[in-house]
Amino acid sequence: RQPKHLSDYAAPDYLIETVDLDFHLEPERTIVHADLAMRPNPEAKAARPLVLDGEGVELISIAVDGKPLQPDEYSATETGLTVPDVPTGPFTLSLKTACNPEANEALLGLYRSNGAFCTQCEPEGFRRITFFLDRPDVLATYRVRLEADKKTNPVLLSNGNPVERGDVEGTDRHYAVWEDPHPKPSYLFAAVAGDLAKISDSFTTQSGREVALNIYVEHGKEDRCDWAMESLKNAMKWDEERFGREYDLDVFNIVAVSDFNMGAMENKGLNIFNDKLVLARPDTASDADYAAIEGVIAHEYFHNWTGNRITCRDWFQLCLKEGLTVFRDQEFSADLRAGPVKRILDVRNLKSRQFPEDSGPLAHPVRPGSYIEINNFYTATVYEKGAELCRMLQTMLGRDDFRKGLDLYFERHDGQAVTVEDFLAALADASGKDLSEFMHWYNQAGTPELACSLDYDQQSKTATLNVSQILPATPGQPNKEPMPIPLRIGLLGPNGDDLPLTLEDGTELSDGLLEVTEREQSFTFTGIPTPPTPSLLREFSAPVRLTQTIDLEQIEFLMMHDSDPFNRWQAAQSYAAKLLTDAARDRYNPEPVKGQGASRLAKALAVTANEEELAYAYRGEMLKLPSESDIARELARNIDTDAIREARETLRETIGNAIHADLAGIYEELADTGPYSPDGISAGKRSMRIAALDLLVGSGKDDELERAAAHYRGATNMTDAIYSLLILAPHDDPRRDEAMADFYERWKDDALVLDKWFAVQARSARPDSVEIVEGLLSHPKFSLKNPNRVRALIGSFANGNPTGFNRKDGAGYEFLAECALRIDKFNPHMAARLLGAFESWRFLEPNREAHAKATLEGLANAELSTDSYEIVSKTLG
Ligand code: HT7
Ligand code: ZN
Repeated sequence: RQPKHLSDYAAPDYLIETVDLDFHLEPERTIVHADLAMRPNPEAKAARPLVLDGEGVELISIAVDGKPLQPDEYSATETGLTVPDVPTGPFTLSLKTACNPEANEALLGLYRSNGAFCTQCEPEGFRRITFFLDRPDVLATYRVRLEADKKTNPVLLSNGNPVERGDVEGTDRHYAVWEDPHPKPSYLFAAVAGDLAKISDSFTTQSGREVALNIYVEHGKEDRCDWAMESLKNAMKWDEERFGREYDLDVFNIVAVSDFNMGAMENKGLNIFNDKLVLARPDTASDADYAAIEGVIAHEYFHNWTGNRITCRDWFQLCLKEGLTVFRDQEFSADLRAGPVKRILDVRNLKSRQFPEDSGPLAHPVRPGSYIEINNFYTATVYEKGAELCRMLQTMLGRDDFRKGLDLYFERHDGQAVTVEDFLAALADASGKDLSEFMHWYNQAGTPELACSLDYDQQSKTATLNVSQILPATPGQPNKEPMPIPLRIGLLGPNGDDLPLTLEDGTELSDGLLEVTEREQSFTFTGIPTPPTPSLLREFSAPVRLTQTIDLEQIEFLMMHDSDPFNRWQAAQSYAAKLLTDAARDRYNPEPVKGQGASRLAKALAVTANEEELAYAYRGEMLKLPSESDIARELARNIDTDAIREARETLRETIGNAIHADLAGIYEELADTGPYSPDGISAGKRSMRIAALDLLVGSGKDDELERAAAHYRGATNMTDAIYSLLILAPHDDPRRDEAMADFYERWKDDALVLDKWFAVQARSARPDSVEIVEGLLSHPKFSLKNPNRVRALIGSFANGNPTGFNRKDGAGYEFLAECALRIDKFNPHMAARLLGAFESWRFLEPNREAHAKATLEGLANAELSTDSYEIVSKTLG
């Protein structure tokens, strides 16, 4: 349980040049022969014993250069293999080992999912397959032979290109050989064997290389792969056009499995996916599912260059591949769909997941300086904030120089394992911009506060923007250095138009981009005829918390006129958030969410919703109120989740009544969305219509609940079905029960859709939701062993039901702790992720805070895995 430190990095003592693996696949005892061509690393200091990583691997035999070693010449333990005396030049280490895939419930290494063999090696799973230098800076080429029973495993896949296959004479077995010419670290190794259906297509790269594309899924699911395949081809084309990156093997295989700890894995040439992120048919997947599939298929594909061809030197550099690849997938989706809406969704995601992490006990830099268990660092900070850092770099360098910088990065480091410093050096060298201060963004945790005020001087006709950056203390980092912050702004004149921005020194800011570099800084704009309305942090140009002296009237003005679509949406959110926090602070006070301000908000929303030149999806986003978690975040302390819900429900009611006719009009007008298509316009119409329905039902009129029930009954696609079910779910009404029962009957044998049924109930805010969720643990269709089902029920409850999880009597906390303890025994990675839901416990009102603390202390006294120990101990602080 000792932390590892970035500052302790040392190059490996040995290198592995080629890896020859031979798998004899059997569910309960798989034998692996590994021939590793090794040599001492010239960069390492003195000759040292050879120490290989291993976890739960049984060593059967070991030889060096073909000569078997005697038991006193090595030592093999649960955690590794040491050979004190190896040749001083190149040598071949031959290992014969065994593992038990069937018993592997941690889902790391070689395991079984639905009768198939599959692997998950990132970050440290390869050591569960054989002894190895299981670290990302050891790059080797692989040749893999898989041999298995032919009838139950007709499909045999590994990385790279297929080179040979055949039957094993005199047996029921067959084999396949795969070669991957690209050197890779062990975490990118993958193997799959099983009885799977195949959907094929092809792609011709810009240089004319023909690539075979295959998606492997469970039999019977072939009709749910079209969208994933289309997304893959779009991603391949986009990466060529936008970043000049071309695919580099003859085949690209995707395998969908139903037991997977995360979303997907970018293994070279053989991506393995959680089937949730592959399978989609209009009646089984919602628009959000379609968008997620498009994004994750692209993400894993984009890793081929950002992650695979150039990888991380060590796991502290995880953001190097994840932040950059998230940025790339965000840009891809924004290019394919309505860009501003994608930005809104990404920022909402960042604020709801990363901001709480960055302000709580688990706060860590985008590039952490230490960790106990690397599995715990696949976080919103590394991924989403990491992507924001790449976005800021693109903003500050400009698209062209950013592209040049990336080209240089690919050229310089292809085939290497590198660091964040290498990445920034390439961008700096290509653009000529000094990025040394930018490194603070990677090394300093916490969300900076950008406090802004605007002074207008009537006499000189100047407006001065005063900015200070406040860098909050985070665990282990009490003091911080100021950081370069790209701040995109606009100043609106009295008619809502953007005023030209001229700085005192005469510089014209055509793009409104300022760069804040000091703790305190002022920017004076000249030629401003009347006091302007500031629109700050346009496009959310930096991951900061903006605070400013601005009144509700100015926010309303921005809501009606801001030319920046992001800030226009942000203004609507800020307006609603102000009313909601005023209502929920200290003790619930209904006035702000019932009075004058609420009516003005409602009218402004109606105006925007009726603006036909705006995209449907955008208008839909405008109609969505801040979530209960958004309000909690705004309140920052003394959080009472019941007061928050009451405030939000009241505002929903006020708006639902105030603009009832507009909402009903929108709902009716968008009734015919035609045959289902996941494209932006069709999905936007559905989203806007459902947002209107939500407010209509919120009005409290009885016939509106009937409207939701009818919406469910008339649904011809999963989007309409699931969102109407979500709207009905908290209501004590027979129509809710009927819809819930209908959904179950229809989908009880379809695992992915049934997950939605569990999730809707878990998210539904009801006084008895803890008991409902507890009861569902014993449902015959529930299993703690399947991560998707666990996330659907327990994860949705802990992260998507603030009133249920934070129930006053602490029952929600106890429930989560009990579940996590049970899961921790076999899947520590999963358990630790669930425990992340406690991250904001210190901001709760005292009674809830005390319950959460008691639960965490109980957990700390239990027997925990290293993963859960790290989360619990750091959360308690
Ligand atoms: N790079 C992948 C990470 C991942 C993972 C990590 C820990 C345990 C299981 C895992 N499965 C996939 C996912 C990605 O970001 O692309
Ligand atoms: Zn990734």
